[in-house]
Amino acid sequence: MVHRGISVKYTEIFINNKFVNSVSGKVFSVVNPSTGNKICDVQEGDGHDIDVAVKAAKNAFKFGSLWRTMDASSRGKLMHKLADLIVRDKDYMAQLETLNNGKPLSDSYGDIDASVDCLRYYAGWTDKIHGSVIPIDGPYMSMTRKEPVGVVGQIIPWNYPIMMLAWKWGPALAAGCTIVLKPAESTPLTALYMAALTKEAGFPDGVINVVPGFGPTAGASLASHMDVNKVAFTGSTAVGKSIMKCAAESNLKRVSLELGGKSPLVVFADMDIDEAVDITHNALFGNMGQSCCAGSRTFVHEAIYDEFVKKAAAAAMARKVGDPFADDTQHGPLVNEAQFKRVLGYIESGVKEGAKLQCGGKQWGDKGYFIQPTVFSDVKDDMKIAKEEIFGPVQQILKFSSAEELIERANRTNYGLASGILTKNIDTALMFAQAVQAGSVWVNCYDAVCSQAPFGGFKQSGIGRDLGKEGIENYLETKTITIKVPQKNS
Ligand code: TXE
Repeated sequence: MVHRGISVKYTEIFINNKFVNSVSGKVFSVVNPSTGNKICDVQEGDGHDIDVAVKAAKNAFKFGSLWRTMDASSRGKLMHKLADLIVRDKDYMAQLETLNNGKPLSDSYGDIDASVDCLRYYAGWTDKIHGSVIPIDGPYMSMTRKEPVGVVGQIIPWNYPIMMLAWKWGPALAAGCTIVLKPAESTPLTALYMAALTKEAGFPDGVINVVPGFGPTAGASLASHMDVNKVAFTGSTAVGKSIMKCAAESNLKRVSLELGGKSPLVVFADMDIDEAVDITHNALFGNMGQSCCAGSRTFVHEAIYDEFVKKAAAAAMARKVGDPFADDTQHGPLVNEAQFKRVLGYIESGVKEGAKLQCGGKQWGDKGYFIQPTVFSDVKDDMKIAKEEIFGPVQQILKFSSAEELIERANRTNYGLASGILTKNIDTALMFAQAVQAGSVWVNCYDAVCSQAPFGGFKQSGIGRDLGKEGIENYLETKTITIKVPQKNS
């Protein structure tokens, strides 16, 4: 299949290092969001295919398997090999990602670079995961061993298809787990290509399995499966809750969740206004606003509010919208029709509730799922657009007058993923950094996400952390082994 000159090589389910058709024989369409046209059909996995994949992953994890008897450092080498193959095929993968997701090509390249970094970072961890020896009471030597949790189910979203996969595979492989991944139904193509690369890299059969399919069928089966020891999910808070329920009602599998956000990014009057406009603009409009940590509540001090709003609208209007394959495009389509409609619905509600539409607000062009970069001013805390995750190119600018008031308002949300503060006053910055209820606080910057530092949410933005050393903890069990010794010796 060739679409826009890009051939789609893999459209089947990947189990046990083989591409196979779905048990049901069903397929589903994958659509190019820039045009709304079908790219190809992909095999549709459901509970039956999840069963087969979990069996393969369980087999790959069993005592004495190739994977379990492999040196930890060799796991690291395999992960480096996978990273090398991604680098080799980066041009193709970036195009495939842009075709399927709609993000500008330069963004796809950025995501791939970050994914390679992530896999290499975790490759370095493989032989550095260890327990300790503990001086317990009595004639014993007691030690802890960090063991892989086992078969893990991973369910990822469509906003960063390759990068979310790398965030999940990196720590799971470093820990020594085996994987069944379900990519989002809108964006399965690069995950299937990655699956092929894992085979080429030399991962043993069944260590990595990829089952494309829908949430309520394939996804829910994975979350409910009795032989899955842990489920990791990135997506909406509503689905995160259903996954936790599935885990609780099945086998109490371990759960880590990275969910939505409504992150406050606050601008104090002492900040250079152009720099602040630039940071807040990118914090919201990056990836067309489809980012869990988007700075989606822009709080601006009253002293600079009017000027800031004018400049923010000008920046949004200057954003280059268009064909994501064009060199100068900064802003492509949203990922699918459902998101397109949902975001337009939020814009409508903003207007209805009395926020001032400064620019944008409509579809861009006449095909595909493009929405104009949109800015609302005069946004009040209780408006729907200030409370709910929009996940689109819609900036909400709110006014504040004092730091005390700001903290209370910034925290008045069920979410707690990210936050940011722009100020030259270190006391104000530190006060905010300590008081804000969020997993990440960026001071005089935003979105500085890197493999080495943990990322995740307070409150209903999630459980557990991705990235960093903390990311591996999600995939480990601690075993205590205690041995009787003939005589104690301190
Ligand atoms: O997400 P879903 P949707 C938020 C964002 C967006 C909204 C809806 O606000 O507007 O969610 O997007 C799988 N059991 N985020 O509907 O449904 C699904 O197949 C198991 C924030 O696309 O959460 C996909 O693989 N799995 C976010 C994944 O969940 C299920 C990223 C995410 O889809 C399932 C995406 C079920 N019952 C959306 N139902 C972030 N935190 O970055 C769906 N899925």
